[in-house]
Amino acid sequence: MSGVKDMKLAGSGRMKIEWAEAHMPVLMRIREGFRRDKPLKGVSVGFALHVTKETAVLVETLIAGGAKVAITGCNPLSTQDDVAAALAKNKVDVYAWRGETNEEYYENINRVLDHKPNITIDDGADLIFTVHKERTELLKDIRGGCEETTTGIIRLRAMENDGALKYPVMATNDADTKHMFDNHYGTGQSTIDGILRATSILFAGKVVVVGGYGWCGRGVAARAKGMGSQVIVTEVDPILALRAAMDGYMVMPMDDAACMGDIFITVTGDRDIIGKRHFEKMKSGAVVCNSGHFNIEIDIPELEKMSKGKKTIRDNVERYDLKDGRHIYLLAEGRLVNLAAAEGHPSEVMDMSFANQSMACRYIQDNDLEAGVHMIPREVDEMVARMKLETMGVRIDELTPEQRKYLESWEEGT
Ligand code: NRN
Repeated sequence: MSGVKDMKLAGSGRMKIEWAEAHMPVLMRIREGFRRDKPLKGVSVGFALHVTKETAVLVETLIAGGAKVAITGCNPLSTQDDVAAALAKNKVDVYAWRGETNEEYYENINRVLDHKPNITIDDGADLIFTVHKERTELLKDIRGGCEETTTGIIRLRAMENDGALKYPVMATNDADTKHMFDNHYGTGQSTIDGILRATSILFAGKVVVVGGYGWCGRGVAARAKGMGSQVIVTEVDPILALRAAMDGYMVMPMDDAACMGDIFITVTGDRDIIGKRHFEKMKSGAVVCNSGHFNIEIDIPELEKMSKGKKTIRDNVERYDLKDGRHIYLLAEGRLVNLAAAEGHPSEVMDMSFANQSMACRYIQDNDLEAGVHMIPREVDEMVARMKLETMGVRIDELTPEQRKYLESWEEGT
């Protein structure tokens, strides 16, 4: 028995899923192979991923491969209710709705686990973490897991280092055809998309402060620059900061950027990037949002304490009225704005991310892996890239035998 907001939304959700299918040619080709080979026959897969139109294409690809799927979201605000209804109508066990309380969120994680998954697919590691913390009786049935995002990989590597990780997990995020594209081009575009859908403000001429210059931050900075903003980057990593400076951005501590920014975007994966002393310096009317996985990057309790009140003035826009008369706009309750206020990354990049996810599930089925974090095999990464190039009509050169020999030799010098 699924738990979704409104089954009447299924028709609209199905149209969104079909739109995503039309823009995910690599995954749809993998789906043909899965339908033929049934590599996941009889396998129970438990998902905690953002329930979006693209995730639905992944779900229905694994089902074509013979899997039985139960799914919940990985953020209380990112579920697309019409997509959830469409999946439920297609006999998927769905436990997700936009606006879940934290309690409902973890109840839904456990409802997925009640299906006794053999493979877990996470975005942020809440599902696998719950198995290890509260549902250890399920470990005997779990063959492996997959992790979609940087934040989840960090958590899993920490678990592995502590010897706490009890089953093999594929680091899908670390595949080149995932993070070099999804994290960079996907987060870049979808973050701007989320801010525009929430506020429809002009970027050109504004000062945009981007906290974090990893794969995601680089994409966000580039897209904000493309919109005509003056971009300031803040970082703690001297090498990434150097790269931002040489990419032409102003680089400075958040303490200095706080009084300059019109729009603030945190995308670091760490906590407390924007806090009290920054709010104290901000212009009245500054827009603050987060595109990192968890909503800990902006110190919202501190903002609450500094305010005499707050008011939702647009969908996903809360105006905080500060005691000193200024006001600050917070988007999507500080949760990842690209999925909470828009539809997440475009289908074309999720095509590659989820091609990796589906191949990772097949790899788990075909290999007896040790407990720990495992990389996506290079040949899978390159296969995804070649398939994507083909769908884009792009042809590339091939190494001649002499070139390959040269690259593998050391004898030849000047
Ligand atoms: N449209 C989407 N569907 C989407 N956009 C971004 N993500 C999505 N998942 C499903 C995830 C990316 O892969 C959010 C994760 O944090 C990131 O790794």
